[in-house]
Amino acid sequence: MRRSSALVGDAVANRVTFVGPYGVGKTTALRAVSDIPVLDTDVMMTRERAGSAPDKTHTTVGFDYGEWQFDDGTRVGLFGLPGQERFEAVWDNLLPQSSGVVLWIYGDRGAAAGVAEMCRWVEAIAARVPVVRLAVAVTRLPAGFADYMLDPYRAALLPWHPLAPVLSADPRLAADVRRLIAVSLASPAALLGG
Ligand SMILES: Nc1nc2c(ncn2[C@@H]2O[C@H](COP(=O)(O)OP(=O)(O)OP(=O)(O)O)[C@@H](O)[C@H]2O)c(=O)[nH]1
Ligand SMILES: [Mg+2]
Repeated sequence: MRRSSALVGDAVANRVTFVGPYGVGKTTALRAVSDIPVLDTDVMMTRERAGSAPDKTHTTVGFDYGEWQFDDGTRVGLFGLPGQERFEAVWDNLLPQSSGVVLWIYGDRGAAAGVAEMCRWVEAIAARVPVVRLAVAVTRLPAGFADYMLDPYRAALLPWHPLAPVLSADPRLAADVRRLIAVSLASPAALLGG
């Protein structure tokens, strides 16, 4: 029997991994920018399973893969991880291979809850890839929000990674997603919590 070798990510110079809680928009972000057909492992959920995201019909059970290209021709492989903890074996495998990580966080659950959730995720990232280029994307901020509303996230991130940018972003908007990919790769690599 002939076996085909895996081609995912082979031709790309950089790998950016999207991580964050269930339903925050990792698959949505990847689909917004990928210039190749997205490989996804989303499966249908029952309404009861949708939980905190009642309109969501699918969830990622493996990982998503897409690609995007900078103007200078540099290609970036994009990996979307599952948000549910029961699939954390996928985090174990893919996080260590990341050139950059974008952490997507809900911004509509109050700053204290958002910050606590961000810290839990940074801890999960640090356990798998201690030295990392990182950017945090806060979603679903109220219309007319002011940048200072992100200061609690920045302050909490400081002891973990002194130079990781924290930006507001909508994963449905390609321009926002491209910006996050670019800043994650441009941020200095730091020892998380070091
Ligand atoms: N209203 C609103 N909806 C959003 C926003 N960002 C994302 N969504 C929606 O939230 C849902 C996110 O779903 P997914 O992209 O599957 O989320 P995910 O993070 O990949 O989820 P898992 O893989 O299951 O962890 C989609 O229906 C998006 O359209 C936002 O800023 N505002
Ligand atoms: Mg997903």
